[in-house]
Amino acid sequence: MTVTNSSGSGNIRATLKEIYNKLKEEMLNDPAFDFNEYSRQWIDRMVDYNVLGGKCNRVLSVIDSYNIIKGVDVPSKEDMYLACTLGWCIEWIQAFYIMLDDIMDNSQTRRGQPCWFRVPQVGLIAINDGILLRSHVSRILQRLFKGKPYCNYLTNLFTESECKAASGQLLDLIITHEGKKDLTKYDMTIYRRIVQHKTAYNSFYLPVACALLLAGENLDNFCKAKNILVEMGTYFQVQDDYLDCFGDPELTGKVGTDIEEYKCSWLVVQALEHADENQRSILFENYGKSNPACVSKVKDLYKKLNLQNLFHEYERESYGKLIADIETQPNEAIRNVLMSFLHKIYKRNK
Ligand code: DMA
Ligand code: MG
Ligand code: MG
Ligand code: MG
Repeated sequence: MTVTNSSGSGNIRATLKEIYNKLKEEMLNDPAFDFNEYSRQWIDRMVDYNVLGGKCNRVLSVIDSYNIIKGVDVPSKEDMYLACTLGWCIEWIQAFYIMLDDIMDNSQTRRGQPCWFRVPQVGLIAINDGILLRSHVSRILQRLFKGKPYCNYLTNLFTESECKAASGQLLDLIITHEGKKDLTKYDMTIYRRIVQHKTAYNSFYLPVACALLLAGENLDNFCKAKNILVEMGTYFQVQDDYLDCFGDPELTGKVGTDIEEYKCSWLVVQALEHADENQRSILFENYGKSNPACVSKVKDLYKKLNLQNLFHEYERESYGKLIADIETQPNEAIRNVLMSFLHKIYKRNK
């Protein structure tokens, strides 16, 4: 197994694919699932369709973070295998969240192809597929990390971020009931709570925390870094909300549904803060409707309110604040991990 530590290099991609194939094979042949010929064929296709095809940022982040924290250019084969596997666990879990999120958000496309539940003959079988993906992660953690000194911390970490993500998704979904009664219930306080829970812990804190545990560190010593990662995750979700409306689906791989689905998105919260009475009534009348004419009116209003500029300002400001926070971190390796994370997402368009 040849490995270098630069994300995206040919070698690392090949290693990742190799380990991915191994993890999938283990799932297909795991006696706990006891798949037969039909279900094995289904799982093979389902896992490829849903786990692959993304940016692989989470798995690459675990590896990069681990190498930086350990301070080595070429980690041992065993360490590299564990870091890659943990990274894949996060990708598997992400595939599970996304699969269910697309059903709940009534989405059409993901990663440049139809959402899994939209594929003929899949439909709500996708719910069970999500559960299967999640179950495999528990099996991997059990098999590979049982007996390691950090095993309990690792399983607690996954459980904790799963609780956070599910409670964030719950709030994301039920807050629309309040919004439908009175759109002005959407504000920055509730918005921040939703996104910290549904996105930040899982996509930002989890990969770094995995790397820290693997490197033998105690997570209690990294509370400040955790807060910075949660802030970065919040910024990441604001970008996601912005791209939902103003992004290029060719690049993001998904067509936005936030306006149609009445989402408490960063854009609608900003629109409410900046609109005059007349503009507010346009928003009240047209937000949350699937009629394309209504969606266009909302988008036109966003443009009139200059939300694109406001977003770019927010982006610059967040970047500045995050850099300043990162610089206060006493540990150089952690500073480097956080910087590397930030530079992966700053001004992203996909
Ligand atoms: C969802 O936020 C977050 C999770 C946990 C998948 P979202 O619905 O805005 O995400 P997306 O735009 O990718 O559907
Ligand atoms: Mg969604
Ligand atoms: Mg969602
Ligand atoms: Mg989104």
